[in-house]
Amino acid sequence: MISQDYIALEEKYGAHNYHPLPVVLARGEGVFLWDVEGKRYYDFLSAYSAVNQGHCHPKIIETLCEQAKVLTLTSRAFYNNCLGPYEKYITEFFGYDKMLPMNSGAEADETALKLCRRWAYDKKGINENEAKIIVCEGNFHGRTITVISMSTDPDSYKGFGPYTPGFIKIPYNNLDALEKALEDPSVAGFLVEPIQGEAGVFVPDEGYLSKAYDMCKEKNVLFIADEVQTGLARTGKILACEHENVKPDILILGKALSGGTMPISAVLADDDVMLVIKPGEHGSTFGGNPLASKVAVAALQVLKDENLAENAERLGKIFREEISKIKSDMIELVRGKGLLNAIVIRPKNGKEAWDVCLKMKENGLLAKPTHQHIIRFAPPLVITKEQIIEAVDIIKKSILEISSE
Ligand code: IF1
Repeated sequence: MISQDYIALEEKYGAHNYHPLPVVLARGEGVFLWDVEGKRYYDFLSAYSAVNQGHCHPKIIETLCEQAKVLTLTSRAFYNNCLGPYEKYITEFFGYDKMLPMNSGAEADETALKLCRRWAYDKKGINENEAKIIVCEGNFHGRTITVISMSTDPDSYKGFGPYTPGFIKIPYNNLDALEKALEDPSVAGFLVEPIQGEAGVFVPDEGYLSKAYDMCKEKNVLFIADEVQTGLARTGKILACEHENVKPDILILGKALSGGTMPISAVLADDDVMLVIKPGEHGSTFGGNPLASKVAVAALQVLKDENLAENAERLGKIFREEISKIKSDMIELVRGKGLLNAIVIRPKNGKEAWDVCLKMKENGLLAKPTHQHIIRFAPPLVITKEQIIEAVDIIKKSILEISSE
């Protein structure tokens, strides 16, 4: 079968809930992907930052294969010999008392919302069913009904009502709006992405996160950081909150926590928050399974052993510098932190971001637009300087070719 055959199968037998770039991938290794015809591409999406350690990282895959032969799933009805060691490792890694294991990022966000609401009633003394959580316009936290109830993007929420109440939406990167919202005594938490990935890699002003954190503490409101996409070395620190020395009250992780092998997410908090949920009040079939526990430890070890945060910091700067040198009126601006970057494309002669992505695919690099005019560039963090330079050359070649069509 050739690429078109695989595309036809998905068209006929699969739900049409995505519009993928027309490429059919068959193999991944490090920063590279190969399609069914054997053509090689630089991966500049990393499965939306779920493959920070590179495709099929040997240490992570070896751990996965070894544990898969021994014990994969017990459910939490019983203990197993992998979860406790994982919980100890990850809580010491990030400096929290406890971790609640889940699977998808959306589930982890939902878990954080439940912890926050329960804490509001049991610890802050807010009236039952009246807790409110502040969220930011332009947010992306997943696709469940409660999570899209927080969304301001019609593509995420339209036609899926009725929505979960209890959310106050304020502009991102706006401390005055946060201060005003915090005057409401029934506010229990502030859920924020340190950088808004889906919205187009919006990096807030220097000081936004630290001042927002301080304002929340003044009002006894939980600061909840969704680091599903920005965490795990992506932005040049192990957590994006570290750029401003902020330690969230609730930390949400996902995606690269598994090195891109399987859904693994986690919520971390100290006892005064985490212990408000009692036995039998929350969980999931696969949450904290032995296989995920072993894989997550290996995935975290790789981040540290290979200094991926430092690599992201150093190569992200080079990426933005080199992109800024490209002389093209199709490039409006480049922005980002570490190796989470985006180029805003100015349409020209009817060509826009999607056409640039198709041209880059032809030239051997895969990336995808977020919203109409923004292309996100997020390679695996194991990329080298030489590979960054080669990738920028492909981006430059593609934009200049599109510009002249
Ligand atoms: C899709 C977006 C990115 C996330 C943050 C929670 C989640 C995500 C900050 C939920 C997931 C994914 C979902 C995927 C595409 C991708 C995405 F375009 F949707 F918005 F990365 F920006 N918090 N993001 O980015 O995690 O439940 O997916 O494991 O739904 O198309 P999940």
